[in-house]
Amino acid sequence: MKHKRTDFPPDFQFGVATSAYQIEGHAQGAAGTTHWDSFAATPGNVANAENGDIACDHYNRFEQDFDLIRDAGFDCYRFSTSWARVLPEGRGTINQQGLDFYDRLTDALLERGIKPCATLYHWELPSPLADLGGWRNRDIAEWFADFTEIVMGRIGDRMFSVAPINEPWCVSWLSHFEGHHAPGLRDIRATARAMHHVLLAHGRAIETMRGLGMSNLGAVFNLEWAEPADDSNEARIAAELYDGIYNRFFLGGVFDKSYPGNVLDGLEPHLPTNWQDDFDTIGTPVDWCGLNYYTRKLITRADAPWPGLKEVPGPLPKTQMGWEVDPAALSRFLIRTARDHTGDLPIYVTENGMASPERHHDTDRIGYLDQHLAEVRRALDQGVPIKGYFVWSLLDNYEWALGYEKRFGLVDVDFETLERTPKASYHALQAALARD
Ligand code: IFM
Repeated sequence: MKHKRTDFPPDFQFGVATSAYQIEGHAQGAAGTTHWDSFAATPGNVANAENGDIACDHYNRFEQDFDLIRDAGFDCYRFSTSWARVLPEGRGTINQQGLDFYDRLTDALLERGIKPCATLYHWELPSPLADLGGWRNRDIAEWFADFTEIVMGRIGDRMFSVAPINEPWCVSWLSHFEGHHAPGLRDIRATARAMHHVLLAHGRAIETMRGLGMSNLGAVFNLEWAEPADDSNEARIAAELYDGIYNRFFLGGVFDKSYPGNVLDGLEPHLPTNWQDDFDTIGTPVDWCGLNYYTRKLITRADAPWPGLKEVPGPLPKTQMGWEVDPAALSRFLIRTARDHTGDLPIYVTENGMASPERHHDTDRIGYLDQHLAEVRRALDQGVPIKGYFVWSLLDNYEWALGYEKRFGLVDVDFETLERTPKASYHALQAALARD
């Protein structure tokens, strides 16, 4: 790699990220069923009808996986806790095995000198809560606060950082408007409520953790740069609306206690009554902002009901996901987020990486990471207070509706034998992160 640890400030944190359902093996350890299990069991939703029952079997192999993290020289590990593993019914009786697992996992990280960075929710909602309306039900904010108290009451004393919810856009819009993720809805009213409740739940979790005396609490957003597909006014307006829905709605709620006007034009009639009254909870102060960045989209107007948007294929090189590689948009986002929303608050790139079919000599991934680190460096040079960068992901894993084919790992996983083999990108990062 061109970049090295020494190209960044001495306190800059390098990390690697995963999530529970994508690696643990959800069928093990008496976890409850989730809306992902039933979504995946429904024909047509997931490539090859694959699910997270075994995934990478991280549940049994986490010590081996943490040796890989330590040996690569990462400072931090960003993982998530599975709600249904800890509370199989979503509420009520605790599965002690589940809580013990996250306790052992935390200590195993600390023993190796790796900082634990937790996300409380990364998409596997317990089925009994989905039955009650899931993210459409306002009560989810309290259910989530209770789950937060239980998990962080046990491991919160040893976390380096915690964020309540990974990628609120995916939890709400992708899952309730586009139907691509569980619960697979395509309904604007469900979407508006999920978008608001996911932020309310975020705020209640932050309040709960403050009550436990915790610090270094943040919020993690997935951002996608929206570029007008052509020079027309209608493409410009369309791109602004895409940006509003995808990026500014969630950043605006948490950091500005407001939602963008162009998004309210379509969603306001469907938001819950007195939604404005929730902004003090939604906007309860956090200590850092996490940005997950992968790609951009070319956007124009579609002849369709609100929001009336469509994506146009772009000319840039693409990853195995079909996503255009646009590193420059990362520095634009970092600069814009600090300027418009977060000011002096620390920013972390909490996910960045690419899927590649190349299982061993993944030089494409090395190039991708290098190009994006150059943009982090560029934003640092412009004064953006970026404090760390996390690669997605440690292992090839369950890429949700796309199953196991799309490989994001620095470490190859053979899904027949579950054998792990570090790829060229793992070794490149290991050399880049070495301390003299
Ligand atoms: O695999 C996902 C992850 O769960 C959330 N962020 C994006 C990744 C790649 O699609």
